Amino acid sequence: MKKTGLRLLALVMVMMFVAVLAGGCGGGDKKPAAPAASDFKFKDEYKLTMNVTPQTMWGQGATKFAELAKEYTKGKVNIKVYPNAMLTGGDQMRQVEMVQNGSIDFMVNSTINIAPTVPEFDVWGLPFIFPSYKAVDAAMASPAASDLFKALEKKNMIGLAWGENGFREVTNNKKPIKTPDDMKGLKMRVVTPMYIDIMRALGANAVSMNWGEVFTSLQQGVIDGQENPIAGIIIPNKVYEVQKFLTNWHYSYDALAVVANKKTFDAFPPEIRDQLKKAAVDAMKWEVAESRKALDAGIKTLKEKGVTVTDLTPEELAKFRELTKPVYDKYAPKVGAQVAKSFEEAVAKAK
Ligand code: X2X
Repeated sequence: MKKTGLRLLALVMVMMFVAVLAGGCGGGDKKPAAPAASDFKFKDEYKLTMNVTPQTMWGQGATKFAELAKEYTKGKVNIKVYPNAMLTGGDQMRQVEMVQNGSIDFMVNSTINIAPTVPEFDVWGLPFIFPSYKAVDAAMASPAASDLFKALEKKNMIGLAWGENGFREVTNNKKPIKTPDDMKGLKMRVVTPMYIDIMRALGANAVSMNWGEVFTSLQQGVIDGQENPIAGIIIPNKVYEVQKFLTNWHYSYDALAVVANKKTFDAFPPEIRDQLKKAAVDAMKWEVAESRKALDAGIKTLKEKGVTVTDLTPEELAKFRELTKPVYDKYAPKVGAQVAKSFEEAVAKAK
């Protein structure tokens, strides 16, 4: 009995000793001097989704964003870029949904893919709203563009910066497109309802299809044509290998947005949020400049690869504008009359 009592006492003493030690260590963690970011539990990896390959302009922009995010946060925020909509099995629309619900942390995405969730985003692509890059830049820098990020916030996402996919030019395998008549009966791949309406207004047959299937479908003749920016997509993805004709019609501008899930982003310490915002702005500034620089070389490459490149006179363009005007008028109220008006004003000022 005596022995048992002693053992019990020894055990209790050991336990007390351990408890004191543990308490001491724990107390060390609570030092108030530590800056907020060092208390914050960062994930090992933050996921970023995009619809395209790393070689595209936005692919390069997304990589740049990840690099700068790491640099500016001193290695605390490690963003991994997942290309080709691989996180959503190639479904380009579902990427937004997953950033919205927080299964994916970030995206660099075309406004076309965001518009089905945030209708205001279709304002970028309204047919012929932008006559020039100068007009695009004015809109991008305007309060109207910031208002679009407010609309994004209502859907649990934070917009960090605007980038550029570019003016979307039309390509096909049948004939040079000079007039809307040339489009009659062409099977054209597009993405969203606004573009289906535009193609129909021009007399083409519109087919909606994920980007991941377009190259093979063009190759196999399932579709005759598609539309995408030259420097942003057509050159880096070698669309010229499966298309014979391109028309520079600048009918629709496609902006990119760097977007974060709101809950993930708001949880970061304030200085980390600032660093990530700066990383996005700097990366996209670089990306837009590269996209513009690559355009002339892109057109040269197309010609070298045997693509017939058609430029349109203002009179020829006017016919396309006239036929797509009803689509503009249908979508302006959908993006919000005030949103469309603010963009139109920014464009008018830039002229
Ligand atoms: O699907 C397209 O055409 C692309 C790559 O431009 C977009 O993601 C909108």
